[in-house]
Amino acid sequence: MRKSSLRRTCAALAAVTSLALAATACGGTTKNNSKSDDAAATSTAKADPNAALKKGLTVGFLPKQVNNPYFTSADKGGEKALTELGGTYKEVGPSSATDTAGQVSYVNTLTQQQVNAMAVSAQDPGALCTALKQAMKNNIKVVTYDSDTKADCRNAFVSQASAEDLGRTEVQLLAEQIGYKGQIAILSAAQTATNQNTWIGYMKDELKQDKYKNIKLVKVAYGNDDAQQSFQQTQGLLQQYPNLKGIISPTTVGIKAAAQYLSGSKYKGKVKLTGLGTPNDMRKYVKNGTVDAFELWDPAKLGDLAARTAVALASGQITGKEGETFKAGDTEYTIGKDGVINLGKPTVFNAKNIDQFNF
Ligand code: RAM
Repeated sequence: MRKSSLRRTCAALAAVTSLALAATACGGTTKNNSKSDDAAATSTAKADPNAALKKGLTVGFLPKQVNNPYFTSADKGGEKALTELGGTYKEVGPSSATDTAGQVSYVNTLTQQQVNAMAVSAQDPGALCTALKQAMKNNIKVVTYDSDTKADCRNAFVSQASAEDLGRTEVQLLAEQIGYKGQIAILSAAQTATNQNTWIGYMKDELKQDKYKNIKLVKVAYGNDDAQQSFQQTQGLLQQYPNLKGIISPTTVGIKAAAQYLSGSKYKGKVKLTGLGTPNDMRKYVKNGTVDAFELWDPAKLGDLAARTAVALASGQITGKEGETFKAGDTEYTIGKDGVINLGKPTVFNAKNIDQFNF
C-alpha cells in the first residue's frame, strides 16, 4: 500500500474503530509518522516560541450551527486568517444547535480527513469528548472557540471575553434599565450549551448581591437557537409572567427573536430586553425603541483568533499550557488557566454607537 493511502486508511480506522486497534495497525499514530509530529502529540511536548508558522495546514471549522449568521461571520474571520497564513480552511457542521450526535460525526469526519487542526464550538460540554480525544491522539490539534468542551478534551479554548464579565454585565445592564426592581427571565439557547450555561451561572451569582434584592429571576427558557422556538418561548414567558419587567437573552438568535416578538406587542419598550446580539440584527429594534442596549464581541475576530491559535498549535509554537505566549496578527496573547485564551472585552451597543458597526 502506498504511504499516503495507508495513512488515509489508518485515520479512517481510528475514526470509526477503537483507537487501540488503529494504533496497533498503524504503529501508534495514524496522522504522520515523523518523529517530531509524534512528539508534538504527547502531553509532555514543549512549546517552541521561535518555531516558524507552518504553511499549507488545513484547519476545519465546526460551529454549533452552520446557518447561524453569527457563525457565518466567525468562520469567515477564520477563513481570512488561514488564507493569510497560507493554509486551507474548511467548514462542516449541523444546521441545528441541538444536534450533538451530528457534531460528533463531524469531528470524526474531520479526523478521517486528516486535517491538521480543528476549531470547534461545542453544543455540549461532554458529548464530543471521546471523538475530540481521538482526534488529538491522531495528532490533530483541537481548539474550541465560542463554546468550550472539558479542558482535557481540547488543546486550547479561544473565549470571546471573560465569561464572568459577560454574565455579570448582562445583569448590570438589565438592572439599570428596570430600575433594580421586578421579575426577570432568561431566554437561552440549547439547554446543554456550555457557553450560555457558564454565563447564566455568573448571572445568578451576580443577582445574589444586595443591590438586586428586589429583582427576581422567575424562569430560564430555552429557544435552542431556533428563531421560531425562541419567538414562541418569549411569547410564553409573557403569558406566564404578565408582570415581567425584563429579559436577558445571551444568544444572537434568541435576542433577535425576542426583540421581534416584543416589537410587535403591547410590551414594546415596557419589557426591557438585553443580552448578546449582532448590531446588524438588532439595529432596527434599537431604533424603534424595543431595545436600549446589548453587547457582543466581533465574531470575525473570534474566528480569526481561533484560526491563528490552531496554526500556532499545529506549528509547535504553543501547546496550550498556561503562561505560553504567541502572536496573533499584531497582538500578543498569553494562555491562561486551563488553556483559555481571551479575545478581549465585548462592546456595549446602544442608539449612540450602533451605526458604527457592520456585522
Ligand atoms: C449564538 C450562539 C453562540 C453564542 C452567540 C452569542 O449565536 O449560541 O454560541 O456565542 O449566540
